Amino acid sequence: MGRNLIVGDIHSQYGLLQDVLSSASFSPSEDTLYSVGDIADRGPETVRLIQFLLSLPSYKPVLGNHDIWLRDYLVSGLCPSVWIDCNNGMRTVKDFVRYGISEKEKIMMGEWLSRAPYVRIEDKYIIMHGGIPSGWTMLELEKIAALPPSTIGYPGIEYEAVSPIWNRTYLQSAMAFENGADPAVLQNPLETEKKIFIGHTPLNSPFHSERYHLTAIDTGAGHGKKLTLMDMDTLVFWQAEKEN
Ligand SMILES: [Mn+2]
Repeated sequence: MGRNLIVGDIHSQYGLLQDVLSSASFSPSEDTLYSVGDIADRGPETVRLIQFLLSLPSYKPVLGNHDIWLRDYLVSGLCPSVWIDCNNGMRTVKDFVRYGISEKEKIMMGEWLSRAPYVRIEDKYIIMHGGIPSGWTMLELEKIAALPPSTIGYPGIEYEAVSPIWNRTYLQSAMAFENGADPAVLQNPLETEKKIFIGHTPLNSPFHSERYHLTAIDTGAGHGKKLTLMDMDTLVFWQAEKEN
C-alpha cells in the first residue's frame, strides 16, 4: 500500500521538491502527496512546479496565502501590491512570461489551484496552511472544509475561510506549551483524534506536539533554508536544501 506523504511550503523550489521526493523513493503511482500550501513565489520555478504537480495522479493540497494571490493573477490578471511588492510576486509573473504560458493555460492552472480547499479533513488527518483560530472547534473547521471551490474575491465568505490560512496562534500556543508555559494562559488544543498538519511559519526543524495533535513542517524553503517531506503516519521525514 502506498504512503501518505506531506510536503512543507515549496515556494517554487521545484529542484528541492525533486530532491526530497527522490530521497523518500516517492512513487507517483502508489504514494499520495499532500501539501500544506504556498507552492508559489520566492523561488525560481513556479511553472515547472505546477506542471509537475498537475501530472501527479494523487496530489492533495490545501490553499496557502501565496496560492490565493497566484490564483487571482492566473484567473483574473490581478497583481495586488501586497503580492508584487512585498511577497515576490513579480518573480512568479516573470516565470509565466518566460515560459510563454497562454491566457488559456493560465486560467486552467488558476482553476486547478482554486480546487484546493482551505481546510482538508480526512479520516486520520486535518490539514490547513496556518492553524486553527482561537475558539474554533471541529464544527467551524468542517464548515470551511465543505465550501465549494474558491473563486476570486469570494465576498464575505473568503474573509472567514482564510483565517486558518493566516493563523499562527495555534502553533504559538503549542510551542509555548512544549516550552513549559502554563496551559491556562494558552489557546486550547482542538478536540480531535486526528493528526493536524500545518505549514506557513518557517521553523528551523519540524515541530510536533502531542497535546495539540500538531505537526508543523514549513522549514523555510522559501527563505533559503530546507524543504521537508514527511510520512504522515510515522512522522519520519526527509529534507533537501540548496548547496552553497
Ligand atoms: Mn504562508
